[in-house]
Amino acid sequence: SAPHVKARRDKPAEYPERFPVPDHLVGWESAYPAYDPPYYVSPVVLENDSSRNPAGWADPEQLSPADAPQESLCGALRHDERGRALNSAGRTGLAGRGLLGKWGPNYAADPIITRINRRENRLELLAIQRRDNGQWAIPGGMVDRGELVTRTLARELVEETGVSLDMERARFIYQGYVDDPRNTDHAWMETTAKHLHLDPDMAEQLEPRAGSDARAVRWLPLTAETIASLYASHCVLVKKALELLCQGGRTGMSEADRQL
Ligand code: RP5
Ligand code: MG
Ligand code: MG
Repeated sequence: SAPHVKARRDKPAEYPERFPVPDHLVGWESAYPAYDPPYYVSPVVLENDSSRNPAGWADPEQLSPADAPQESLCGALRHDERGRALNSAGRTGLAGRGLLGKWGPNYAADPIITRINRRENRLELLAIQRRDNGQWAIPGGMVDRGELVTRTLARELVEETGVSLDMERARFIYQGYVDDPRNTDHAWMETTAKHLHLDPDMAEQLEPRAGSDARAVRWLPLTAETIASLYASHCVLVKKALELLCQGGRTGMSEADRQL
């Protein structure tokens, strides 16, 4: 499949149009002399420039090459002629940071929570509807400075869904690049995803309530269609979690759920 499709063909409304990047010119190693992406940094990011606003969550707009990240979860990074770290998945058609605060990798955590709904006899994902674009998603969020990822997983889960769970015992699913519509050549999302499959009776007791950047929360039935329409790379993350769940021979999954 084509490399980072959302980071090249999708974007938040406030971004300018992305410069076209055909599949064969995504990699930085492929010469693309005509490549001239527009530069964009959201006003929200500039307002949170930590060199001007002590409470700001964003890097300074002027970052010295000495402070540029050298590596990410994806390994060693390339840099452009101005010393800025380059997107580990390749060109996106947009320069600058867009809506992302950090130059280089922006770290997130994704808590994947599933259950079997016994009444409807189906597999469900605890999903939120994002305020920014209305898409259904895993209730993930950004890792705070100095925060442990297990803590981020539990914190974002409770902030966005009201559900409090011990994420220490969750199963590791994925760590690395995320194909997010906000990604640019100089700033992109990388995540750590972990999965908890809840006991049906325990899950029944929970009372999810939308908060923070969630407009709504629900137990989303997992079908080929709902999985494919999830935000960013969440489709890949959920599929990987279901694969491992199947392999583990966990009880309660119907034949249809195993086919997903
Ligand atoms: C996605 O953005 C990650 O997979 C994570 O779910 C999310 C984090 O960003 P916010 O929810 O904080 O906007 O790329
Ligand atoms: Mg959040
Ligand atoms: Mg979030």
